[in-house]
Amino acid sequence: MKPDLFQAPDYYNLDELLTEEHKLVRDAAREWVKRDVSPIIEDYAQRAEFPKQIIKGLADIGAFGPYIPEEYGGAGLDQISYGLIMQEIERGDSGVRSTASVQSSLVMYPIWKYGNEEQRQKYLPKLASGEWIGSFGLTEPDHGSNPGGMTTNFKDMGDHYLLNGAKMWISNSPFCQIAVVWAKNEEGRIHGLIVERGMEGFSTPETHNKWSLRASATGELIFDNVKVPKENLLPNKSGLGAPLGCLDSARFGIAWGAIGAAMDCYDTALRYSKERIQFGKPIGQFQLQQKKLAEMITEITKAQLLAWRLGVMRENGTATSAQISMAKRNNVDMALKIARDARQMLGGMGISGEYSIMRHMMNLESVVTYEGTHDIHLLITGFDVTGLNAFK
Ligand code: TGC
Ligand code: FAD
Repeated sequence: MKPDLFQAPDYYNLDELLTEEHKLVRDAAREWVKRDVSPIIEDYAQRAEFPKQIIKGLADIGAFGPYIPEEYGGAGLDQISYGLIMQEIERGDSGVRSTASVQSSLVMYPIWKYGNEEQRQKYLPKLASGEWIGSFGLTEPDHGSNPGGMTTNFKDMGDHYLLNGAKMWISNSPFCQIAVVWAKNEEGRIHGLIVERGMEGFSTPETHNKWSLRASATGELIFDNVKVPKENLLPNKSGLGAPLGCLDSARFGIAWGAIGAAMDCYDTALRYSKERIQFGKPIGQFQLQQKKLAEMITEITKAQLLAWRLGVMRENGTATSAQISMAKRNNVDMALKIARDARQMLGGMGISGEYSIMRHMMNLESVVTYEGTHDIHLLITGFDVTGLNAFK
């Protein structure tokens, strides 16, 4: 792969909206990605393998629990810092950002928010340091966009719960030490349970043959009469709103992360357009190529403003779930379109692993699907503005 020459676009001087701490956190993540991710990631993606050696680096830049309080091992940062870390990581690869998103927003967040003090003390420091990796089991083979229909269930056996069912498309599952699993009790109410590797009847087969997120490990979570200790139930929130609350946090991070992937594609195409000569001129001198680049930087700038404003609202506690949906949908769509245009700008070289663009493009096909598909987020916005619910 070519050396990482990335220069971040900042067309509207958005750095002026950031604090010194934001810039320090962002720059540390940016340097780490250049040093430890860019040189190896193409090779791991081609081999369809997650580079486990980067787990410690992710922990060191604060990517595991950026906003979780320091008393639990988190970085104690604000929401914009969290967003900036996700942006920088996804600039390297969406699959690496997936690992960080799941760990922070889908495993640490529910334990912090819905768990008791004993659970926080037991799990959060190990997750923050990367000693343990977690996964989040909501999606099932027959229930993806409609998780409320889930059939994974648990029964109260007196001194423990008995868990049965299966989850699929689960990031980090093949090597997770723990899984936060959403299942229905005998009354049909959804609860979160912490399932640990080694519990009898719990297995995590890997999903192969993916053309997307190849540097991220995806798999199933299978529960065959798993005895889960009663102290592993998350006591402080139940119902579908509990997992959906975790998704709010993860979708917020993705809204920022997608900007990173888009910036990398734009920056690569811009550089290439000045170097590649056809018909005796750099291709960047042709109007058709300038149109692509001008539209890319316009869309990136709009997405940056959306993410920043959402970060402010998220930090002061006023961001609604529907506002988060809008940013996730818009920014991922923006990144995917930029990846497709940037790939065309590189001609034949665009399909080569010498450049990051094709990998970003394929990764973004997962990002536009997970954490709520493009269609589902559109319907959430539609519901919010009309008051009419398309899901019922
Ligand atoms: P609905 O009746 O609307 O809501 C049920 C309850 O949930 C509440 N609620 C929310 N709470 C917090 N945050 C949100 N975003 C919420 N949205 C809804 C709601 O108020 C209600 O509460 P209550 O107290 O009244 O019971 O539910 P519904 O069944 O009609 O479904 C709504 C819909 C379609 C929007 C929802 O199911 C949905 O978002 N579906 C998409 C599923 C999804 O996003 N799955 C993601 C799986 S995890 C993943 O993809 C990880 S990838 C990670 C990586 O690798 O980076
Ligand atoms: P479906 O729900 O079957 O949707 C199929 C199509 O129908 C989509 O285009 C959808 O938009 C459309 N559709 C569905 N309902 C409607 C409707 N009401 N109106 C209009 N159109 C509709 N899940 C987890 O729980 N944990 C994870 O860690 C995780 N990681 C993932 C990693 C990867 C690489 C991938 C690909 C997925 C991951 N997922 C995870 C699952 C992901 O959240 C689901 O794939 C996603 O929610 C969509 O569900 P589905 O694939 O079953 O598609």
